[in-house]
Amino acid sequence: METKDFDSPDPAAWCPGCGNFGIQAALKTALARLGKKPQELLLVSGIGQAAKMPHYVKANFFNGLHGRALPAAAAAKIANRELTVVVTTGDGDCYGEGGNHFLHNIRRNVDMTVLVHDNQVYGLTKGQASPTTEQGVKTRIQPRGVILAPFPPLETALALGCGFVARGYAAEREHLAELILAGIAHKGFSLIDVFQPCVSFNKINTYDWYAGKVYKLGPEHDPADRAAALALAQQRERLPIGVLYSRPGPDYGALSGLDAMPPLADADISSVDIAPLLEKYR
Ligand SMILES: Cc1ncc(C[n+]2csc(CCOP(=O)(O)OP(=O)(O)O)c2C)c(N)n1
Repeated sequence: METKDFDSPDPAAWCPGCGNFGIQAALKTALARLGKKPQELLLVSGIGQAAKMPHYVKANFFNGLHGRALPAAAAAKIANRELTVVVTTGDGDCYGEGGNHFLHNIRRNVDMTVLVHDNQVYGLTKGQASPTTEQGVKTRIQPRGVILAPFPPLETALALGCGFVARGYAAEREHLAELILAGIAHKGFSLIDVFQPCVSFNKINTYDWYAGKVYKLGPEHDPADRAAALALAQQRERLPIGVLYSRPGPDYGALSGLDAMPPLADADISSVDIAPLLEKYR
């Protein structure tokens, strides 16, 4: 497959320079390398600028409610295990409105890859603080600065036992494409938090700001070492990107016994009589 096989006819309605373009390019590169056809892929999102991604990449897609991408993705994967399921979500969508789903879908461990476009701001609604906005940052509705400490997604995922925890950067497209492929290859819930400059509403975490802080993890880091991964996730002065933690384990399909059954999507329901049920709830 080639990246053009995943081109959508719809032009992207993002600001020029938006980090979403880098994530889009990385995602298409990863999908082309994966070698599956658009109809074998499902992109799932909630609401936000990040959540528009499935409109701009050719594949099946489900665009649901704000914060509710993960349960929809889990249900689709459980019903049709043939699908490669990728969630594209924002830091507000995933860690704020969808925070409860984030926690429990890590525990549930359904096989999906979750790309969080972490621009540290609510972009679509024009710049309010999100769960990952740094303390003290002033916005139009937090004029005296954000009071709370930011939500730590990587530490949280590690504490919950997530089997694949990675961080990418929108400007490192090739690196991010390989992270996405590694996330898809991991069987279970794969988290990739992606630093994404928001050129309109985040004037702090700019491309220049990241250039001085981001560095790539090298072979000296052992991704099976959870304590080392936690120490990396806690770094604040320099910001590591790469696979912080990766360890195989049973996913929901194995834990629940569903792997031994035919997928729901293939079930023959032609002989099921639903008339008594309809009568019961009439
Ligand atoms: C339940 C609910 N609450 C609030 C909103 C309004 N809303 C839509 S998008 C959004 C923020 C999106 O921010 P984020 O998920 O970080 O994505 P971004 O736009 O920055 O990519 C909000 C608050 C909504 N649509 N539904």
